[in-house]
Amino acid sequence: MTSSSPRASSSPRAIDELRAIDELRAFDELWEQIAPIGRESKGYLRYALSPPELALRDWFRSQAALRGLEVTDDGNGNLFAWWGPAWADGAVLTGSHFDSVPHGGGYDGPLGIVSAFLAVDELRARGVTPARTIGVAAFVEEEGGRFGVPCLGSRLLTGAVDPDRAAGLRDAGGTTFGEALGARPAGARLDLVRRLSAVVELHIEQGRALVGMHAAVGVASAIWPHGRWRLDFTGTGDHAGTTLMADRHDPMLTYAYTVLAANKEARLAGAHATMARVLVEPNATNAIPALVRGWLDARAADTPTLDRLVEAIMKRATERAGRDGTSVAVEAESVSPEVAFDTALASRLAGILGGAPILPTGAGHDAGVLSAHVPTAMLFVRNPTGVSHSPAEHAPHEDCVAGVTALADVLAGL
Ligand code: HGY
Ligand code: MN
Ligand code: MN
Repeated sequence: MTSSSPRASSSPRAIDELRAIDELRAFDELWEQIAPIGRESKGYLRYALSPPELALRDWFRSQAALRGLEVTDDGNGNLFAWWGPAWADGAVLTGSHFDSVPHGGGYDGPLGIVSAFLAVDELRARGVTPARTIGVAAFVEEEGGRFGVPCLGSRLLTGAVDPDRAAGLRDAGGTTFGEALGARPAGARLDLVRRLSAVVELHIEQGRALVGMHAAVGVASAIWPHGRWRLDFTGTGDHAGTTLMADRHDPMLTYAYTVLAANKEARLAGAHATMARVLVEPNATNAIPALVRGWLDARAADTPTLDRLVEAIMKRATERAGRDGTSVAVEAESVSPEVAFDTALASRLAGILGGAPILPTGAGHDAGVLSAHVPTAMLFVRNPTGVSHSPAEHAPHEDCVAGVTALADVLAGL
């Protein structure tokens, strides 16, 4: 092709189309580097600090190095890549998490990190030299899928979880977080967090409101208060074949009743309750259980509704235990208060994005933890099915590119 031959056409529309193709190619290329990591026959298995997540951390370091970004670690398992001096006064932090729920989707978390690196590239392509340091975070154990406490990294960084409690948390195999981390967590560094001028986490939408709003990107207004409670149902272990039905104290019965009661109470309260995880001892086909351990995930639009919901479920469980001759004990493993994101920041970002919709979410995020200390916002990328925490989780890459552009616009604006 001679050098003088014009491109197909130099009309602004053609140039925009070419740019869109380039951006899509850049996204797909980066996405394909991490997509295979931790992918199983059913979804992703990216437990915090497990081999796949450690591989993603190495990828994070190599992407940072490629861009000349300094990488720091806060001693709690959280990684940060800095464009500008680390933790500089007024820095803006973006990013998200790598870890997934067991057999979850590939976008929840990693999309925010991939988009952050691409937003840095986009700003550089635009010739932007930020007045403030921009940081890209990879927070550890956001899902709580391995050690049981969600947002463990951001909670350690902000002092919301005690480092000794965190160090002692055990995974299903008995490994503690401290052992996996290779050190006692450093704990709170609010001196660093308070230097931040803003936090913006981009995340795949976990719901399908944006579909109905015909918007590829939305801005978060709030996170519902939510939590996870462990219910221990204790009964009398016995022989399945020889114990008369009238003589049984079977905790599985009390547990099963509680699952149904939780569902009913949530519907009545217009809230959400899920009992999706259970451990049975001895978990033998022919032995009435001695113990059934079940977890309740409950969420509601406001705290009084959530409190009433959990109370109602516990009341029903305790009453049923009385009838079954079993007992039930509850422990709150993690409770996240309602998050109302900074309204000025949310409307400012929606303005920068040309009037993007502002909407709440029922999903917890590290941004929710940081919002107690720094003006914080979230960007949601449209999820056509709304499905998340499942292998079916997916966002069209055209919308993901819209998310990158939105994040770049927002970072430039900040
Ligand atoms: O469970 C949640 O709300 C979040 O996805 N970790
Ligand atoms: Mn999640
Ligand atoms: Mn997430």
